Amino acid sequence: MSRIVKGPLQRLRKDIPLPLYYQLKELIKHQIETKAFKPHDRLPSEIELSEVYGVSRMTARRALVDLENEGFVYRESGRGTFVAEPKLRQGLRRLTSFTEDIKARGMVPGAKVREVELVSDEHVAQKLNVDATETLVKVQRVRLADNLPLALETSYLIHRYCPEIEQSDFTNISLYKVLNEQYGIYLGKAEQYLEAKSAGPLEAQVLEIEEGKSVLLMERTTYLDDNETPIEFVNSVYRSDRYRFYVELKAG
Ligand code: 16G
Repeated sequence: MSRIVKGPLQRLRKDIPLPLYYQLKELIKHQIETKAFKPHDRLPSEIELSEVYGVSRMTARRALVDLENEGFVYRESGRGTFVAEPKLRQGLRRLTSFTEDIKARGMVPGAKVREVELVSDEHVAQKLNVDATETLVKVQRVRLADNLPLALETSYLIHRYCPEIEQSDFTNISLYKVLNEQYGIYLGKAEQYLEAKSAGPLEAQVLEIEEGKSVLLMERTTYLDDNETPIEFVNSVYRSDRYRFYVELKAG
């Protein structure tokens, strides 16, 4: 039983609007993906889960049923719920954070935080499919690769999913890691646009380039792993002389 309390999100959070069955499901999924539970291990029963996490049996049952529907576990009547053999879940284009992206290119990621504040913004709210008055957390960082400025990144998150995230210091920690480890948020997909534009005064200043020079603009909307609920909208302006966008495509 002790194994189920290890992992990034150690407890269920009642102060965020993610349903408890969903949080419990994600927590168990993480244990399976990190091999804390191995294929064919028996998972705790509904009763055990409800006691350990202080949730109703209905909630525990819903988490197990969803895990079964997603192919992570299988049930044997009278014996319990067991971890299924892993499926190949290799995505075509992986949804990565800046930190992962830069590390994968053999460089050291970093950030200079310019702004972290609570705002409301009609245009962004529309992209996130929430009311114009919804509180958003704006995190603006100059992203560094090997200590050189690479991008000006402005992220907006829906605050009620990650209350108090504005207190994190994003100089050295990954935003996606905080979402995952502190709020149990797992991302499912992102939609991203990439276009060319010329650097405005702020971009030129922080990226240390001439105003008017061409840069790459990326706009991303990121969704929870229900693939329906937007959680983040990001506007990133990359130096085009230091960054090449890479996509791997597969036939069929
Ligand atoms: C990437 C993402 C951005 C995300 C950030 C998190 C694009 C265009 N943007 O830069 O959406 O907020 O990673 O990075 O790819 P972090 O986890 O390293 O803070």
